[in-house]
Amino acid sequence: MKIELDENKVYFNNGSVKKEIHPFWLRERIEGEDFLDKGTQQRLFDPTTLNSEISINKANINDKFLELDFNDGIRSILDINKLALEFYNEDTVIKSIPKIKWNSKLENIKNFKYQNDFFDSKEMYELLVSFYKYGFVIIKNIPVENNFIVKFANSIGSVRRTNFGEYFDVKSKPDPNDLAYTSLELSPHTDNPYRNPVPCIQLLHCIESQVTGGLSTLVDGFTVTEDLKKENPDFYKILSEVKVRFKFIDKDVVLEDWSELIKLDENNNFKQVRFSPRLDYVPILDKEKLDLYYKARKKLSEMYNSEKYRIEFKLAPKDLMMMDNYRLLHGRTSYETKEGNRFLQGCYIDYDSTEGKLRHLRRKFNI
Ligand SMILES: O=C(O)CCC(=O)C(=O)O
Ligand SMILES: [Fe+2]
Repeated sequence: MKIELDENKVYFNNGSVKKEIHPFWLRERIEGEDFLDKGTQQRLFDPTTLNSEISINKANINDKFLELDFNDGIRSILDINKLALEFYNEDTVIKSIPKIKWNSKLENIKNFKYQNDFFDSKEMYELLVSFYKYGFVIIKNIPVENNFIVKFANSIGSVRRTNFGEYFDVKSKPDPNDLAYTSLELSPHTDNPYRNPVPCIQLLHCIESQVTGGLSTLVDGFTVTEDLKKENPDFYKILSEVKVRFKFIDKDVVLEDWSELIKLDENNNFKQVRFSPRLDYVPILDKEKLDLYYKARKKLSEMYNSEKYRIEFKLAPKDLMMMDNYRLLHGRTSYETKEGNRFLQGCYIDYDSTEGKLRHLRRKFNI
């Protein structure tokens, strides 16, 4: 990417196209203490109040800097490398980490180990990159006292509190308001599909595990839905078009949200899966359409539940699993309460937490 001048016009040239940069766009990016607050780097002027007839009287390139005199008397020196970063027009940090598809054959995935000064370390950066590649990460050696999961979450970003509280105790309880709080098997599901917005990331921390069952299961919803797209395009299409109603009720709240089981972004790429057969209500559609829909949902469910895609492992006390609730499905095998205790603690954070931390660590370590 190169910046070029032609008289008083500024162009960017990426090797194949050369386009003029609007003078106003450059004027908005003026730097210096008179225009930007030193600490926050926030603007001290409001660009919407500037005269829209901005033009450049004089332009010059001096090594890595672009020197501009504007017709409103303002002189500006802009860092060309910094400008070039803006030409991608999209997030280049998170999107540059490729999602790695996986199934039951996944192996050799790196676990991380909690230690002092963990949260601002290179190890934390590696952890987050691994999280974005695989959709989950396991961290060992996390203290089990005093609901440490909340400190952990708040040291990456901020806990996303819900009506289950700041954090929740996952153990078999009398009179539970969710099947998670029993010893029953939980088939692969995403959490809280009835919330608007759905919590992005779930943390589960093992405090006690004295039972032989209660294995954790994970499935990569990205791999499964990409396979479905190849194998059964009609199924994929209808599951990414029809919105179903997800609902949760207890004595204090009624939560409801509508969404496709496979949600695509504006470019028709994977964005999010929701799946919780305990909580979904398909809308009333034409019989023929519902016929296809039910076949498609059954196929998707068979794939999510098949051994081909599932990994299964036991969380030991002090292990904390962090997983992407928009990409992965999780579950557990059943267990016998008479064998002893099984006790996990859970909480949620949102993507702003992991993204904010990742960008901060890149800045800190000049990555
Ligand atoms: O008990 C488990 O391992 C998982 C429970 C669960 O699905 C949850 O807490 O969201
Ligand atoms: Fe869950």
